[in-house]
Amino acid sequence: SKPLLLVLGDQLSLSLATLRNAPTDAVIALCEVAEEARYVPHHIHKVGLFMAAMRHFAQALRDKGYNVHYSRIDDADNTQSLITEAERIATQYGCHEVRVARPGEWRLWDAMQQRQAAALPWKVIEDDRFFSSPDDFANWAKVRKQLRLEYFYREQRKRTGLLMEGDTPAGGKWNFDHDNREPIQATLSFPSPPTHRQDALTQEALNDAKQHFSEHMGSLDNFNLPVTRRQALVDLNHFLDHGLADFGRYQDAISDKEPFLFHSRLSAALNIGLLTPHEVCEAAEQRYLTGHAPINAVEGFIRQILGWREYVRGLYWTQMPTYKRENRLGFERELPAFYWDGNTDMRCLQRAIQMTIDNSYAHHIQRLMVTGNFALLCGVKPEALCDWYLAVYADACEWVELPNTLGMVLHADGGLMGSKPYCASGKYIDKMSDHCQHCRYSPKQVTGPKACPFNSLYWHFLETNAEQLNRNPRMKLIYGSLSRMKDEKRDAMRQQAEQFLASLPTSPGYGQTSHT
Ligand code: FAD
Ligand code: DLZ
Ligand code: SF4
Repeated sequence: SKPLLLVLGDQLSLSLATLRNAPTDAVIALCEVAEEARYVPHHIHKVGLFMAAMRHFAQALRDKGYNVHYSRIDDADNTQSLITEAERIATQYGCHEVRVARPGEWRLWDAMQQRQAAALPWKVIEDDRFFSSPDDFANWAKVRKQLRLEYFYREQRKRTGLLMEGDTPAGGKWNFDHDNREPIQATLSFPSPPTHRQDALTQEALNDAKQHFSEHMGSLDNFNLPVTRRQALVDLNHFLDHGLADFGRYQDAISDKEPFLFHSRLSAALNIGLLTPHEVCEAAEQRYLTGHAPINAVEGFIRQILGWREYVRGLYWTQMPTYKRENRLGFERELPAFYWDGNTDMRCLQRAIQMTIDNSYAHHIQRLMVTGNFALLCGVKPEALCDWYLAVYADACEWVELPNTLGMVLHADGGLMGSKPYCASGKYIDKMSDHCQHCRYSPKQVTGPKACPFNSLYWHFLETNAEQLNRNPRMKLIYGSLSRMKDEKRDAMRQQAEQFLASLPTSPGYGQTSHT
């Protein structure tokens, strides 16, 4: 029978399982729908990225001779929801089933499963653009008490042969993380990202995004995301030539001025399918083999993609839907309002949020140790924080965003993702960045009007979550310090933190900042 092959916005790969051996009479559908742009208020760069990249991909498919139906956001008959739109198009073309690769979110996967036996049945096939499938992960996880990244990653290295010399890891070690903790020096300069030209198709897509979603975060004036495979390859090669060799050393650094440092900026292109993780990892490995980049850089980079990226995806698909409801530390606070506009006098947060508004991007340490750490210390409820991360980053798809936010940042999954929470005081931020010298607070003070709020919040967090955390062997040392602290000091810190929390303006819901 004649199928409708639905290609979702993050499935823009010619190698997609849905497109392999497509019957000659198949109709391929791509649908721009308001529901997907609004269910969280995605950053305007992200909406523009999906619209421009989907339109370019449809064009590439047509050039290859495929029969493509493209629903534009302002088509009069657009139903503005993925499921109904696919079914409408299928009926219009006389298709007898809808075929789609596993979507990037459980919400859509569930809706599709429920239509398996409908008059117009949906068939969901595996998305094999990854090194491992959810089944592979489930098989690995089945025989383990703890699901640690490091062991999953070693299996992935062995399975793929990436950075392997026979049975042993290249360079003699699996992991070179201890070489990767240098803060940046003032004299260092960073590669500037290539600027992508905007052709007529891109401009039109960005204009449509602006017209329909202008109330969303950000401005399209500085949009510079890759929207075609060719542009994504330019970014990849630029990173290999100018970023990779220093990627390792400065992987954990934060700069007050520079948003990208030596990071690859490849996540959005990878996640929507313009690049494959295989080609990216193989190209990085090649730079090691030819002596152009050191092992600590290449191993560190490959671990992020072959390890973390696959690990969080496995976790997501094996733990959903219960994962999303987890809140083991019992957090109830709404998101602070300044997450939407950067209006705070805490310099590190102001910079991380402003860079997010400017570029729909922040690097990992900003997400984890600045905006993430602050939300953890304040006890922001998982739902509110997850919606924010899903909305503001161009690379955010729920399968990767959720474990990172709910698990790694908020420790809301009881420690599935991380053996301890990544909580830290102002001292850590001061060590890894140059923010504090520009801040009205001092990272050295814990109480008083100039004290960095991270400091009292840190102790307050430990105190209020002691029941859940003080038996954790990796937290023993720090709980030891807390218990040795004089009562007066503890009282003063608690009071400082409570006053700060009471004065924190919270956001009533997404997009509704305190100023609008
Ligand atoms: P690089 O530092 O150059 O890393 C290379 C690649 O490794 C990335 O492109 C990405 O594909 C992969 N990677 C690195 N870290 C991770 C990780 N922890 N999990 C999965 N993949 C990783 N990444 C997303 O792609 N989408 C998200 O929605 C997302 N949400 C996050 C939310 C929080 C709270 C945190 C702490 C991290 C999140 N990350 C997410 C992971 C990481 O921060 C981004 O992948 C990275 O910052 C993207 O920038 P880059 O391409 O320059 O990465
Ligand atoms: C994020 C997003 C946006 C903004 N727009 C669309 C869209 O118009 N059409 C579409 O198919 N997907 C879009 N997406 C991505 C979806 O929200 C969702 O994450 C993926 O389709 C899941 O595979
Ligand atoms: Fe951030 Fe505290 Fe440093 Fe200010 S003093 S930049 S709030 S860590």
